[in-house]
Amino acid sequence: MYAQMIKSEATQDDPALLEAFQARIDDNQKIEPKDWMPEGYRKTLIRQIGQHAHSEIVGQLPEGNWITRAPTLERKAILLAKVQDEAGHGLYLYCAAETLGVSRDELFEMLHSGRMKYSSIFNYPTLTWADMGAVGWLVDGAAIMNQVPLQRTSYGPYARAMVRICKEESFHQRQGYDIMMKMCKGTDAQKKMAQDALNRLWYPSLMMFGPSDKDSVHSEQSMAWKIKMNTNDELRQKFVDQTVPQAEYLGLSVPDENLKWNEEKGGYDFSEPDWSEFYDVLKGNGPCNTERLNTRKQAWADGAWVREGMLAHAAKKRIAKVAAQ
Ligand code: FAQ
Repeated sequence: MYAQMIKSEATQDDPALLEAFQARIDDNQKIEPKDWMPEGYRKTLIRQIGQHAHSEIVGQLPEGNWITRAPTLERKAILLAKVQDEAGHGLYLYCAAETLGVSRDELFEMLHSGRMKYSSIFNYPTLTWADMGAVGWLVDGAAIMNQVPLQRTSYGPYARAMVRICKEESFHQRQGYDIMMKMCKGTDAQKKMAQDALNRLWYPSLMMFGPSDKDSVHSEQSMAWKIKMNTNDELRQKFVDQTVPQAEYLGLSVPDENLKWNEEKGGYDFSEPDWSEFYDVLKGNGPCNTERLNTRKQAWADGAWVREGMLAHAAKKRIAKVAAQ
C-alpha cells in the first residue's frame, strides 16, 4: 500500500492520468482501493467517510442515554437494536476508510484531538422520550436522504457500505415515526412532548445537510468526483418536502412561520437554520460537544487493556510460530 501511495504521489500532476481518472468517474465506473486516484480524491474520501464513521459512533450517545429509561421492554429492545446497528455502521465505514491507507488508530486520534469532525446534530441533548421518536424520524430521515444517493458514489467500498446502511436506516426512521405516532395519539402531555421534540430538533436536523451551497467548501469538487451526488441545498429541500406532510399527519406544526408551499417550484419555501449557531457548534461550542468527546475519549482509554491484550496475544502466537519452524 505504501509503495503504491509513493508511486501515486509521484504521478499526481500527470494530466493524462487525471483525465483518464475523470473519464472513469464520468462513465460511472467504480474506483477500487488498488486503482490509481488523485491525492485530493483520496484525502476527501478519508475526510468524508471518517467523519461519517465518527458520526455513527458518537451518534450512539444521545440514544444510549435512553436505553435504561425506555418506557416498555419492547421499546427498549428496539432502541438497543438500533444503537447496535449504528455501531455496525461505524465499523463498515472505518473499514471503508482503511482501504484508503489510513489506520483506524489514526482516525480515532484525529477525532479525539478535534482534527476530525462528526455530525453537528449529535451535539444536542435528548431531553425526553419523545426525542427518541424525533431522532429516528428526523435525524435518520435526514441521514437517509443524504445516504441513498451515496449508494451510487464513485468509490466502491463506500458505495457498498451504504447499501446495507441505508436498509437499516430505513428501519430506524420507521421506528422513530412509530414512537411519534404513539405520542401524538396519546395524552395531551405526550403530544406536547412530541411537539417540543420537533421544535428543538427541526433546525439542527436541517443543519445536518451542511452549509448552504454558496458557503459549501467541498461540494463542487466532490460532486465532480461523485463523492457527493447532490448539493447540500438540494437534499435539504427534498428533506423538507418529504417531512412536512409527515408532521401534518402527526398533527404537529413545524416551527417555521415562513413555511409555505411554493407551487411554482413544486416544493416548500422555508427558513434557513441559524448558520451562526451551526458554525459555533462546529467550533465545539454546542450544548454537548465537550460531553460527547469526553465520553469517546474515556471509552478509548477504558478499552486500552483489550487492545494491549490482543497485541500481546498476537505477539505470543507469532513467537510460537517462529519457534515451531
Ligand atoms: N456537521 O463543504 P461542505 C447519521 C463541515 S450519519 C459537522 O458542504 P461536505 C446516522 C464539513 O465537514 C450523519 N460538520 O462539506 C445516525 C466541512 O468542514 P471540513 C453523518 C459539517 O463534506 C442517525 C465544512 O463544514 N452523515 O446521522 C456538517 O462537502 C441517528 C464545509 O461543508 C454523513 O457524514 C455537519 N452537519 O458536505 C446515527 C454523510 N456539514 O471537513 C445515529 C456523508 C458540513 O472541511 C442516530 N457526508 N460540515 O473541516 C456528507 O454527505 C458530507 O460530508 C456533508 C457535508 C453533506 C455532511
